Amino acid sequence: MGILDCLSPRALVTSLLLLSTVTEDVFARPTVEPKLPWAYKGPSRKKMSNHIRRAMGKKANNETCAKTLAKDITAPKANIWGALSDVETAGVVEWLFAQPELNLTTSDDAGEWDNVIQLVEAMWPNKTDALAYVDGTAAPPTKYAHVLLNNRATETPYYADILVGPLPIDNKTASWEPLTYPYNKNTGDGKVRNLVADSESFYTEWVYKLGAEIADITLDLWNATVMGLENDTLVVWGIDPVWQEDNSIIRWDAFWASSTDLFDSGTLLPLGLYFMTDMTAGRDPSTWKFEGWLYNNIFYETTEAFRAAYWSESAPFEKNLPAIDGEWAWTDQAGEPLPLDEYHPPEQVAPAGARFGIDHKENYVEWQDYSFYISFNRDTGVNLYDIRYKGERILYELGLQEALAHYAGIDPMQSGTAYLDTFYGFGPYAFELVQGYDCPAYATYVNTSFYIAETTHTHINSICLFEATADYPIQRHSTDTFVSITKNNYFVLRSVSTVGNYDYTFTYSFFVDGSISVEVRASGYIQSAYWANNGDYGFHIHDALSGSMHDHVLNFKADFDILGTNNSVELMSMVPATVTYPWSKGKARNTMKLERTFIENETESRFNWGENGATQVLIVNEDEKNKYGEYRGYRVLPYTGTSHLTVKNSSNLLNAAHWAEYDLQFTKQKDTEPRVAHAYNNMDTVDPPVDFAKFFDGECLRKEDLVLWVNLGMHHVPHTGDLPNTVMTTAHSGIQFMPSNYFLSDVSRRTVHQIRIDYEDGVTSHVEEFNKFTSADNITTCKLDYTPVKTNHWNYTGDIVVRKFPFDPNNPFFDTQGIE
Ligand SMILES: *[C@@H]1O[C@H](CO)[C@@H](O)[C@H](O)[C@H]1NC(C)=O
Ligand SMILES: *[C@@H]1O[C@H](CO)[C@@H](O)[C@H](O)[C@H]1NC(C)=O
Ligand SMILES: *[C@@H]1O[C@H](CO)[C@@H](O)[C@H](O)[C@H]1NC(C)=O
Ligand SMILES: *[C@@H]1O[C@H](CO)[C@@H](O)[C@H](O)[C@H]1NC(C)=O
Ligand SMILES: *[C@@H]1O[C@H](CO)[C@@H](O)[C@H](O)[C@H]1NC(C)=O
Ligand SMILES: *[C@@H]1O[C@H](CO)[C@@H](O)[C@H](O)[C@H]1NC(C)=O
Ligand SMILES: *[C@@H]1O[C@H](CO)[C@@H](O)[C@H](O)[C@H]1NC(C)=O
Ligand SMILES: *[C@@H]1O[C@H](CO)[C@@H](O)[C@H](O)[C@H]1NC(C)=O
Ligand SMILES: *[C@@H]1O[C@H](CO)[C@@H](O)[C@H](O)[C@H]1NC(C)=O
Ligand SMILES: *[C@@H]1O[C@H](CO)[C@@H](O)[C@H](O)[C@H]1NC(C)=O
Ligand SMILES: *[C@@H]1O[C@H](CO)[C@@H](O)[C@H](O)[C@H]1NC(C)=O
Ligand SMILES: CC(=O)N[C@H]1CO[C@H](CO)[C@@H](O)[C@@H]1O
Ligand SMILES: [Cu+2]
Repeated sequence: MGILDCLSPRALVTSLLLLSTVTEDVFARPTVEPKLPWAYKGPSRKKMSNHIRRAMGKKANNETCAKTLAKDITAPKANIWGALSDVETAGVVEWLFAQPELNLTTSDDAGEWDNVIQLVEAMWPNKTDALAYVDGTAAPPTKYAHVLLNNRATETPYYADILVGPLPIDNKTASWEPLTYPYNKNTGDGKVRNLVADSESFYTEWVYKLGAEIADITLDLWNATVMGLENDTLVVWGIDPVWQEDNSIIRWDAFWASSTDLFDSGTLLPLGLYFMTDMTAGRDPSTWKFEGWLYNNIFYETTEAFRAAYWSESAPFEKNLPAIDGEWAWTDQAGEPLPLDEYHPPEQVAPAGARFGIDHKENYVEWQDYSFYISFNRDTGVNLYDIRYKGERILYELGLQEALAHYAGIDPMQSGTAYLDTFYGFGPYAFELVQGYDCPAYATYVNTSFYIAETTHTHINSICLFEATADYPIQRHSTDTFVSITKNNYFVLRSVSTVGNYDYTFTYSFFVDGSISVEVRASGYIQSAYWANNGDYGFHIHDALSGSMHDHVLNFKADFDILGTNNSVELMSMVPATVTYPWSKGKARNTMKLERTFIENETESRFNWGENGATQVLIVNEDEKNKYGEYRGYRVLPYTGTSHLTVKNSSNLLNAAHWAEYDLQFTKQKDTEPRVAHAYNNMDTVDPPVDFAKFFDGECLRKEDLVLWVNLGMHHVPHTGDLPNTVMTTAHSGIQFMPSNYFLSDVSRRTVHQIRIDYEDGVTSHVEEFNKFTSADNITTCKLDYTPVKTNHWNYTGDIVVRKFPFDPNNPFFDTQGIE
C-alpha cells in the first residue's frame, strides 16, 4: 500500500505574479536580427538519422518517387515489445496440445463443449526489466507467451490467462502458470467466466425456435422470417454486455432486417421488436427462460399474449413502419457530381522519397529527432514504446487501452448496449489500408499479425508511416519590412480498425516543435435505433430510424518519462483575482493570476478538463529545472473535443469501465497495473478481471514513475448527415502533448524549410532561404511522375494466413476475417 510511502508534504500552492518586463512596442521593427538560439543540448544516444541521410544519398536520381520508401535502418536494441515469430508461436501451440491437463481440442474439431486455444501472443515485459535492457547493459527480458484458453468442457465455462515459457519452447524447461499479476479480480486466479460459450446454440436453436413461433406475425409485419432457412431475411442480435445484475444473466435481442445489397447496412435496419431471455440457469438451452416480447413500448410476457394482442379485432394493433434497405443506406457515389469534381484534386508527393528510416525486422522508426518502437497486439492494436526526442525518452508507452460505445434509448436493445471493443479486439480488425485514401500514396507500410484458431493472420500494409506538410505554417511573422514563415512538416503513424459497424482511424503525429498528438476519427455505419417513442434519445433521421444517442470513450495510456522516471503532475490555473499593487494608487484591480499546485497522491488524481480550459496539466521533473528555475516538462492538452462517459454508475457496465469516468487519471506506474481493462471485462461486470477503480489506493504521485490514462471520445447524437456513414471531419477527438519549458526555445527553428523575405518601399531587398541544399539535383532526387496519383488498387489482397498447427509455413492462403 502506498499510503505510508507517501511522504511528500501537502501540496505547495504558490501564486505567481507574471510581471511583464517587456516594455518595447512589440510591433516595432527589430533593430538587430533576432538571434534564434538553438539551446537544447540533451545527451544524444547517437547521431540519429546519419544513416538515413547516407541511404538517401545512395539513391539513383532516375528512381521514381513512388518507390522511394523508408530507408532501411538498424534498431539500436531489439524490439522487446514485438510479436512472436512464426516458429515461436508454432512451438507454443504444439507444446500446449501436448499438455494433457489442458485437455485441448483443435479449433477445427471443437464444438461448444471443448477447450480451445483462444490466443497466443507475446507477453509484454515488465517495465523495470525493459528499462534495464533498453537504457542499460542488461540482457533482453526473457520472452514468454501470453496464452488465453477458452475452457468450455465444463458446466461453468471460463477463459484462463496463462503464461507459457520461456521461449523458444524447450520441452525440458517449458512450463505454464496462471497469469494473475496484471489483473485485480477479487477471485485472483486468472480466470473469468465465459458468457458467450453457447452463442451458437442461442443464435440457432433458441432464436430459430422463437422466430418460427411468431412467423405469422413477422410475415404479416414485414413479409419476412428467421427460422434458419434459406429464405431468412431477418437477423436477430442483441445487447452487449448481457445484464449481470443481481446474479442473473439476462439478454435482450432485437429483430433487424438483413441488408439487401453488398453494403453493410444491417445496423440501419431495426424493426422495433425485442425479446428477453433469462440464461441464469446454465448452459443447456432447455433451461433458458423466455421472458417476453416488447413492441411499440408495450411489454407482452408471453408469446400468446403478444399474438392475442396482435390479431385482436376489438383493439387494433398499432403497427409501425419497418426500416427498409435502399440507396439511402449505401455508400457509393450518388447524386449530381460536384462542380469541377472530375478534375484531379491537389495531391502531396514526396519528391526526395521518404526522409525517415525503419527497421522492418524490429519495427523501429526514426524521423528527424524522434524514434520509437511499434508493438501490435490483439486487444488494442498499435502501441508505441520508448518514444524519444533526440535520444531522450518522452514516453515509455503510448497506446489505446479500451474503447466503449455506450448507448441509451427507449428500447432495451439500445438501453442495454455498452460495447467494450477490446472484447472483439482492435488487432483482428486492423485491416489493410487503402493507399492514396487512408494514407498518402507515397507512405511506407508495415504488416501486422494476430493469432486465431491455430493460425496467424497477417494484415498486409495495415500501419502506414509518412511525412506530410500541413496546409498551415508552424510559424509566421510579418512586419512592414519582412515576413518570416516556416513550413509545418510532420510525421504520422496511422492504423484503422473496423470493429463491427464502426471504423476507428488512429493517428499518432510528431511535430518539429517537439509536440506529439494522438487522434481518433470515426466513420462507418452507426448503430441506429427504431424511431418509435425514442425522441428523448436521438434525432428522427429516416422513415423508421432514430440516430441512437451514444458516448464514445477511448482510453489511452501515456506513460511519461520526463528526463527519467521521477515525475510529478503540476496543475497551473489561470484564475480571476482582485489585487492591489504598489502602483495602483491603493485601488484593488480586478485581474487574473496563476495558481500552481501539485497532485500529491492517487486520492486526487482523477479529474476533468476544468472550466474554460483554464488549467494546464503539466508532467514535470522537479529535479530538472531549466536555467530560469522552471521545471522541464510536457503539457497535456485537448487537440479537439474529448469526452468521458455521461452515464453514472452504468447499469450495463457496473465495475467494467471505471476508466471512462474522468478525462484525465494519473496513477503510479506498476507492473501489476499495465492495462486499464481486460478484453473480457464484459464477461463479469460485477467483478471484472481488471477494475480500474482499484488502481486508486492513495499512492504518492510526487517524483514517481507516473502513468496518465487519458480519455478521448465523442458524445454522438447521429443526425441525418450520419447516413449512410458517419464522417471523419467532425467525428474526431484528439490530445496533444507539448513541451513546456522542456527546451529553452522553440525547437522548430532548426528546420531549414523556412524563409525570410525582406522588403522596403514595394521592393524585395533580400530573400533568405534557409535550405542551403536546394540545388536542382537535391530537390529532385527522384523522378517526379504521377504514379502516386494512379495507385494500383488491384493489389489489395486482405489478410494472409499461416497455419500454426500443424505448422505449415509454406502454404499461406488468403482469408480476411477478424474472428471466425
Ligand atoms: C493525499 O493528498 C491529499 C490532498 O493533497 C491530502 O489531503 C492527503 O493527506 C494525501 N494523502 C496522503 C496519504 O498523503
Ligand atoms: C537508372 O540509372 C542507372 C545508372 O544510370 C541505370 O543503371 C538504371 O538502369 C536506370 N534505371 C532506370 C529505371 O531507368
Ligand atoms: C476433456 O474435454 C472433453 C471435450 O473436449 C470432455 O468430454 C472431457 O470430459 C474432458 N476431460 C476432462 C478430464 O476434463
Ligand atoms: C513482473 O512483475 C510482476 C509484478 O511485480 C511479477 O509478479 C512478475 O513475476 C514479473 N515478471 C517477470 C518476468 O519478472
Ligand atoms: C516435445 O514433446 C512433444 C510431445 O511429447 C514431442 O512431439 C516433441 O518431439 C518434443 N520436442 C523435443 C524437441 O523434444
Ligand atoms: C413476400 O416475399 C416473397 C419473397 O420472400 C415475395 O415473393 C412476395 O412477393 C412478397 N410478398 C409481398 C406482399 O411483398
Ligand atoms: C420461408 O420458407 C418457409 C418454409 O417454406 C415458410 O414457412 C416461410 O413463410 C418462408 N418465409 C418467407 C419470408 O417467405
Ligand atoms: C507484408 O507481407 C507481404 C505478404 O506476405 C510481403 O510481401 C511484404 O514484404 C510484407 N511487408 C513487410 C514490410 O514486411
Ligand atoms: C528517483 O527518486 C528516488 C527516490 O524518490 C531516488 O532514489 C532516485 O535516485 C531518483 N532517480 C533519479 C534518476 O533521480
Ligand atoms: C451503482 O448502482 C447499483 C445498482 O445498480 C448499486 O447497487 C450501487 O450501489 C451503485 N454504486 C454507486 C457507487 O452508486
Ligand atoms: C545535395 O546536398 C548535399 C548536402 O547535403 C551536397 O553535399 C550535395 O553536393 C548536393 N547535391 C547532390 C547532387 O547531392
Ligand atoms: C507490388 C505488387 O505486388 N505488384 C503487383 C500488383 O498486381 C499486378 C497485377 O495486377 C502485378 O503485376 C504486380 O506485380
Ligand atoms: Cu458514434
